[in-house]
Amino acid sequence: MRKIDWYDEFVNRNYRPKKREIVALFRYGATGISSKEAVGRIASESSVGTWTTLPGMPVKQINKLKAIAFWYNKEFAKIAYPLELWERGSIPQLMTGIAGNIFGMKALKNLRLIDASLPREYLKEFKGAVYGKEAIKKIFKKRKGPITATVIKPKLGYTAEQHAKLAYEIYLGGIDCVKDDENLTDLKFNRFNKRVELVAKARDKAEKETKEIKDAFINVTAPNLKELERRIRLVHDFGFRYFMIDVVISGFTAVQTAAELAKDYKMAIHAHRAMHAAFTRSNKHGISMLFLAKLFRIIGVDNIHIGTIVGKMAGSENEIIAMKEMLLSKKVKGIPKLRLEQNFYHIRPILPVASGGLHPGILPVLFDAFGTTDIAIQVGGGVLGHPQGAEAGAKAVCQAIEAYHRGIKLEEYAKKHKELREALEKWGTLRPM
Ligand code: CAP
Ligand code: MG
Repeated sequence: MRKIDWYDEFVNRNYRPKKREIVALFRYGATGISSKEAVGRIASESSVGTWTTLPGMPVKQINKLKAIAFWYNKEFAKIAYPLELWERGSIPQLMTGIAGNIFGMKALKNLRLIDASLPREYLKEFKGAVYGKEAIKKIFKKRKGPITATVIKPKLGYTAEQHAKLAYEIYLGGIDCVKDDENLTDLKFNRFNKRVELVAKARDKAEKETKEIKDAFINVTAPNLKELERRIRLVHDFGFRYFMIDVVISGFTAVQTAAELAKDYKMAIHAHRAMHAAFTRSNKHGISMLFLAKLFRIIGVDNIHIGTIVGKMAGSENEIIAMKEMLLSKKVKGIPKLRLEQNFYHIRPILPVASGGLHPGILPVLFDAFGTTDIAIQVGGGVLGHPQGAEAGAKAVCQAIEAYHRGIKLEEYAKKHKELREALEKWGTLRPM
């Protein structure tokens, strides 16, 4: 019978990837076809192949660009990709290959891109973050973390004036940064320009009174790149050192554009990851948050949300810890089925952000898992929901951090710190779902 397809030409268990190749780790499921055919299809469709043989093809020339599945079992596969397949400096184009059509192949029941190790030659086109984890020292002049942030809650609804007034109270309570929520951009009741101007005034006033450095994660997520650039420039012109962008919603092209601008303006990027769970949550299909976080580190964000283990958002403990370690390290070892070895060379370590359902009562268990030095925490409802209001809520978070740093139990510390006591009376050690 005439050979119709050539998937088996993309499989070679004896192949050893070259140092300068990209290696991707996939988890897959297939029924009715062999593992060899399944991994051959993945390698083919994510590099140069298609469903049928192509008689007119210049074989030697194309063979140089074939991806090769060189290791696999019935559930996991490693595929090596020649560097020539990839446009230098373009994450969008990388993802069209290793995270494109292959997710939709009928022959596969499920497919998950777990990680990809990127060689030095590929990484050299990326500059990484302006500050990364050094922001703790270089922006906030703090010897060690955590950087504290509070997102104004409810998510939407306040006018720019009310937003800025709450920002001022939160700053006075000792929090380093106020944060826009992921869906607060430029709305009729809270105009972007007005919010930037008024939060800058609140920041300046609070800095004068507290003698502390204050900043904000103002959300520059925009409908187009021109407006994105205008918003970043405005945040810069009002003296902020950070801006925030919804990185998954905005997409790789927008985040690479924002990263270029951050370099020009010497600014730090706070990466919110809203929408990631649409495809990171399943451990059988989609893309791991670990690999997404690696990509955004390489592109150049300074902080990125990775989950809390203890809070309201889903996320497996071992993946969150593996992600935190990857973000903070110059080089990481592989962890079977979870993470590939990666040397980041010149790409700075960046700050993991723990956020989502946090309040003073569960900060100690968070810090036990994350440590407090190289981390940013975001506490929204856990500040604005304090019985005595925003400033008291901010104080309660700061008191919980002080207690942890001094090795004192919260209940003990709360005896002499009423804001913490009131937070514990309301929430105790509740772990919000
Ligand atoms: C947290 C938050 C953040 C989540 C995002 C929210 O508010 O502002 O967007 O942390 O999830 O809208 O839920 P709370 P993740 O502090 O009031 O929970 O950090 O997992 O990306
Ligand atoms: Mg939010």
